[in-house]
Amino acid sequence: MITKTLKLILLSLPFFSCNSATNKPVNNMENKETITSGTTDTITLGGGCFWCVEAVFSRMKGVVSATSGYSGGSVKNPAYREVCNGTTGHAEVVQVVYNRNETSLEDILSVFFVIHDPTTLNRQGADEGTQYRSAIYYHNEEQRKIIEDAIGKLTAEKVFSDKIVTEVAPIKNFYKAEDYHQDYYTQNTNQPYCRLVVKSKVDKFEKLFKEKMK
Ligand code: MHO
Repeated sequence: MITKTLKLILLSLPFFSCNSATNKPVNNMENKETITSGTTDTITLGGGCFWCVEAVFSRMKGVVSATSGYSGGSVKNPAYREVCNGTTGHAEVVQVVYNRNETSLEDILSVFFVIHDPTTLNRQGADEGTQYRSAIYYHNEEQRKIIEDAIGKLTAEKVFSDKIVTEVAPIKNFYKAEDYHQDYYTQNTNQPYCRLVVKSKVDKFEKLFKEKMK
């Protein structure tokens, strides 16, 4: 049985530090394109480590794809190593393509605001740095309104005791992360960070949003 204290100590350890990351070729595709067909739309979400956010949204009904990447900074074609040093201005994000006939941005946001903490500036749990900031990069004006309404409602209803600090901005870039970051949780379920951090978010999603699961 793992004790609470031991869990906290483990959580504070860098399981996958920048320096230990293998040096894979960087995907150099800049893709901020909104994938809109008649029924699909795209939203880009930063909620801390992208392994967590991707693991949740890839399991959500109506989500066509969830791609881990970097967004919101100024460095072109960043590598994970650079982003996790906090020097690129990018956040770890997940680009979510969704089918509007099967889900909605409102639904996606209701999950997003439960599986991460939007009140901790540049931090999610033990992960600290601007790359872990809470952020929503929208792809059209209609989305901006929906996001502002959702944040307004959470604030009015005092769902969080602290102020919501989520950055809300138009999408300016999206760089797909290295292949080994895609589908990371499913591929590495037994890795310590996955077992302790990612799993608890997936479990929370499964528990609270059963009807929204694929
Ligand atoms: N603290 C975690 C975060 C991983 S995530 C892809 C680690 O360093 O492994 O940022």
